Amino acid sequence: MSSTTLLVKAATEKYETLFHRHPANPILTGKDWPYSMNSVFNAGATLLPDGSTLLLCRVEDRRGLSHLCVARSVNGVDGWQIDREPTLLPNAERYPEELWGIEDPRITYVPELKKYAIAYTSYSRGGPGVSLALTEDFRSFERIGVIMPPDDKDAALLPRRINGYWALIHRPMTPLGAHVWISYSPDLRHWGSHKLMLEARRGAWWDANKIGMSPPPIETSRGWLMLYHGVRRTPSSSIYRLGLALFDLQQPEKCLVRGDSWMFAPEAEYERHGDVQDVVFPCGYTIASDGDTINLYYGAADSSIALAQGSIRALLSWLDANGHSEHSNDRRRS
Ligand code: BMA
Repeated sequence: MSSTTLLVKAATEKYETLFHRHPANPILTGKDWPYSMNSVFNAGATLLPDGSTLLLCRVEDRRGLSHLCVARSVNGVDGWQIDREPTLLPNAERYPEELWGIEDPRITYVPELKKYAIAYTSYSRGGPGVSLALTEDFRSFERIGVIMPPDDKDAALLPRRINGYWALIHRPMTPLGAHVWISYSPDLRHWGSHKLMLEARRGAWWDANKIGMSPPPIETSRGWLMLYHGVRRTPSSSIYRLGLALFDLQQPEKCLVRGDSWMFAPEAEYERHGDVQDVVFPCGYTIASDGDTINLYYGAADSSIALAQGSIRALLSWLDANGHSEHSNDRRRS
């Protein structure tokens, strides 16, 4: 297909709905919390061995500082059992990088360690950085500390080593823009071999200048499927929307296909209005027993947690129909 045909197609096509909002949305709000706070949003997610869903929620207190709190549910929709007290509080005495709180956790189960790895934002005078903690039960945590210095966030560990090395996806800020990078480590503590993974586009694009990985990538037979957010700055505010890209399984910095348009954006009232308007911000998902249905948990307007459901197969077909290779040397469209 010529690039002109592709452009016309992208501009005129009727858009497919890839994620369906759950009718119970928002599924968790501050009103559900057993202690006082300001808001709850941006939760990491995982399935526990008994099949129940665990959300590690970002809770912002009335000072403006965030901590993490666990909510568990048998069906992943309602009946949430929320820890009576904060589950993981910032510990600024031992970890000064957590002075202004801990935010936006992404959970990865790591079979080799038989532990969950939580990559989260630790916020302090130096700015936001990436910290890592390990846990077996979400009750006690082993902090590894800052693994990417500020200004860096939107990180997740891949569930297994790539060519012998652990791999971390993250988003450093640079004066030229905020792009997604991947770094490698032999021991989860020392990181190097940094590689640019996905670049923010430029100009008028929905994902110009600032992007970041949203939940940890989804491992599929065709590659690592990444849902990423693009931040569109407008004269009045910013809009956080979601797009898709697929990366090589053995060489994850290699982007195979990238979607042209966004595929999920703030529409519902609870996404458009809140502490920060026009934000959908997923930090986690679970996959249903059919191996295809994805339950996407996302922060809505920095004020609540919502759920949308989609199909991995449908996401991949959408990418085939709406994406292009980053290696086609056709840079005219970005
Ligand atoms: C991003 C992150 C998220 C937040 C979003 C919208 O930079 O800090 O925690 O949900 O902004 O405010």
